[in-house]
Amino acid sequence: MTTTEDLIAAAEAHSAHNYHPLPVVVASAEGAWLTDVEGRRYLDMLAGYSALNFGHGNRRLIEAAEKQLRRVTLTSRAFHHDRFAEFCARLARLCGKEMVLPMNTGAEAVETAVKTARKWGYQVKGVPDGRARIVVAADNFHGRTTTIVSFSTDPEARADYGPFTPGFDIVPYGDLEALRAAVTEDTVAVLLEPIQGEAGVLVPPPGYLRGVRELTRERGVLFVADEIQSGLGRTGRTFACDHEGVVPDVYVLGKALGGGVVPVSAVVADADVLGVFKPGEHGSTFGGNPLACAVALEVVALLETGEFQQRAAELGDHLHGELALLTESGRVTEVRGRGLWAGVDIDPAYGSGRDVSERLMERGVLVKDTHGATIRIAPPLVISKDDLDWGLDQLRAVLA
Ligand code: IF1
Repeated sequence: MTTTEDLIAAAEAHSAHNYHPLPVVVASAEGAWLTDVEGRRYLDMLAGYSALNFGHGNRRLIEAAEKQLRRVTLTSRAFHHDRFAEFCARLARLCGKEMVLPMNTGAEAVETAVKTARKWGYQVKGVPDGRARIVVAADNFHGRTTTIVSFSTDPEARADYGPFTPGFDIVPYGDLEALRAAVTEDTVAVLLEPIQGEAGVLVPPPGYLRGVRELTRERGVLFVADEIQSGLGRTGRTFACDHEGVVPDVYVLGKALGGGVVPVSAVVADADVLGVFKPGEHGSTFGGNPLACAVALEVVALLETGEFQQRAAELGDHLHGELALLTESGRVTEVRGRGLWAGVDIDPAYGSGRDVSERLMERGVLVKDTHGATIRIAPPLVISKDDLDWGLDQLRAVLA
């Protein structure tokens, strides 16, 4: 038995099988490259589902973490600490908003956004107590808590998890008329991914996000954008909403906000929304902790220059140009996405997404399949053009 096989067998013996990982055991990583326990190297084209936008072992993020590790890592929010105000102020400024409510995982931030919208609905909009409704899109992915899967349309995400949380209306993604029809006087928010990630990197029709913005403004409903995966440079702009010049009422952020070093998430909005919270009405042990703030502050500093957004835009154009040519091979039936983010549909006659992922792994490239026929490509934004081209060469070879 090789080390890899030993470690996989041990992991399977002692952990719940809620994932089906590729048979690779990572031991170290740097930039866009991973090294496994046997010294084999892989190009990371998944980047922790877009949590590693700035690459593995990003020097500035690691140094920010190392310095804070030696100062103070956790105080709880029972006291202030000296990284908190600057983190909140600079993240709010990056978003063009006034306030931040820091949490840890994406799902916690989505749950916080749901609670924010409901509380705002009762206290500001005047919806009768207990009647608040939130409109979401079919094929959404916003996390895995029982309330969040209550409004999922994915049977795998919901099976055997009932009873479910009420108060959510589901409309087809990209369909403005359906959305208009679903909004009632009890609707407090529309919650959407500006690009649907798990659904297969679905970019909405041009004008859709602007239409959502206009409709929500007109009907006095909060537009809540889940930019946990699409945000922070991934699509070639700071936020995916930026591509349509749309500013939501609420940004929900996570993943890359923690730089791939620590879990950091946040809800970002103006005071007329986040001002609804009073002390003791929401919180979390680790939300806004000093280590998280130190790393996330450095992430915000990296994004303030615009260089990562520019990089993702330029390399993304190249990526999509090359992927579009693959549809001529007949093995790829459709390519979707924006910036350094793509969903590639494989003709099932040729193989499943998992088959292609495994063949890519054998050639030293790691991607993730989703929903059977799609592979998702989302490398760290620091990937070099040469490495991106090498990764594309391996994809072409696997599909040849
Ligand atoms: C898994 C992918 C899934 C997200 C959006 C909130 C969350 C996520 C738009 C919750 C998390 C992760 C979760 C991970 C796989 C990955 C994922 F699309 F990114 F690939 F599942 F859809 N909003 N996405 O994408 O954030 O609580 O995980 O920090 O659960 O398998 P989290």
